[in-house]
Amino acid sequence: MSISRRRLLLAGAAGIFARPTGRAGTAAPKLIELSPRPADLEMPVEELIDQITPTDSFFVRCHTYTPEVKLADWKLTIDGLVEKPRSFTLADLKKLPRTELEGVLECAGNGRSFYEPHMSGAQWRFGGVGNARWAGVRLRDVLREVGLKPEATQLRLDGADVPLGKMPDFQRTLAVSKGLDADTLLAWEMNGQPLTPEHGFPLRVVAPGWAGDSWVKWLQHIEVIDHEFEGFWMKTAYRHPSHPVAPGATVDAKDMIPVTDLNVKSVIAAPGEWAKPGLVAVQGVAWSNGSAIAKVELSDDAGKTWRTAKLTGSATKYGFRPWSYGWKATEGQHTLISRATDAAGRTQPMQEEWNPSGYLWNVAQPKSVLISAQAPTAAAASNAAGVSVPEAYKAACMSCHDDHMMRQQRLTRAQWEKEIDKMTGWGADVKAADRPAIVDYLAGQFKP
Ligand SMILES: Nc1nc2c(c(=O)[nH]1)N[C@H]1C(S)=C(S)[C@@H](COP(=O)(O)O)O[C@H]1N2
Ligand SMILES: [Mo]
Repeated sequence: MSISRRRLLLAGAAGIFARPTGRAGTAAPKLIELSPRPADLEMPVEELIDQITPTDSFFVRCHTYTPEVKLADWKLTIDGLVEKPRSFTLADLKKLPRTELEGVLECAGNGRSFYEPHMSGAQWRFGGVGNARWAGVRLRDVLREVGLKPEATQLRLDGADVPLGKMPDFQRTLAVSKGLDADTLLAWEMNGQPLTPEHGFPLRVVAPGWAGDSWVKWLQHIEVIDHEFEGFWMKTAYRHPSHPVAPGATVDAKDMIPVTDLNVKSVIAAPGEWAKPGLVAVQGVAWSNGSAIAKVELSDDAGKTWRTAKLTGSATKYGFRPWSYGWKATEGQHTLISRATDAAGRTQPMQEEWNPSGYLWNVAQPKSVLISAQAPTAAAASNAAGVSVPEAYKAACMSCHDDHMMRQQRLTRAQWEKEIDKMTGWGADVKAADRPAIVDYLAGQFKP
């Protein structure tokens, strides 16, 4: 039994529903807490302006609690279909040639909150993405030390994090071809410093051009196998349709393929919702899947006409490309849209390509900006009437996580029923008698 499972049961038995204590203060003040624990922290959109994202502004995505790995106890074991299975300490890995690269790490779910119809999951807006300088060794140099057998096709990657309840362990497989790519790293450094606990200390996978789910943190075991891995995080999660589907459609499992490459994308970081008339710097960043950004265009008339923005910073294969445009802004409400194109000729779509889990959002997104000499007065904050929170809900749900995760959802009753089924499957203690009250509360408070 894992520690967190035991903690969970003890908490339940004792009737204590406070969150388990652990490493405090994981949230950097600048980040938006989608979920404090497990940590899902988003960078505010206005910070998507610099080429390199400072580590303390960098988004965090954890499926379970951040493990505290002690370097003295840690090693990376590689076994399975290899000639010489062995374990490496960090000092062993540091004897191999050091490699550095700049690369965008983006959660596959970044932008999920914009999809219509909505789906469950962390409701990322813009900031589930960052660009860092990563340093470590090439995964292929490490694999050369153990010698892959000819039948090897997949690398099963496992980190030191332990699942909550009966939730499946977060394990991913990477195709051997991606593992042997010269740009796939095992990194111990982020922006010139050792990895922080949240970002995977002491070692993580860097799979540039691919979505974050392949960038396994706290890496401690690689098993080399010869088949597609059956685990939940490969077979069910992180899959999207191989062809366009209608919004809201149910997609047959056989038509779902794993998420790999990122989409071409740009974001407007500045101005915010209001600016004074005159010359306004419209700024942001753009990125793609390993193809340099070729151009960023800007429209100030909701997409009727486009002007070319200036690419600033420096061109890299996998990093952010900052851009800016000097906009002569006149009084009124305007709709800005930025649209990036990469060197491979891919351009951001104007319409969403819906998929059931809400992955890889990259629509060229309208942003409404008020240009006026006076700042608008803040709209009165809308406050929900004081609905009391059922005790059964606190007991069943909040023994593992805060309710931030529920508060950000906008789901139908049927979708909430499915969420509760999933959670009880993962060990949440929802008593049959309590279930209606929990569903009523969720469906009443957090609806589309
Ligand atoms: N072991 C482990 N690795 C993991 C995760 C996790 O929960 N456990 N989350 C993944 C996901 S979904 C993303 S988007 C990235 C986020 O990396 P970051 O927290 O450093 O930004 O880590 C990936 N690696
Ligand atoms: Mo992710």
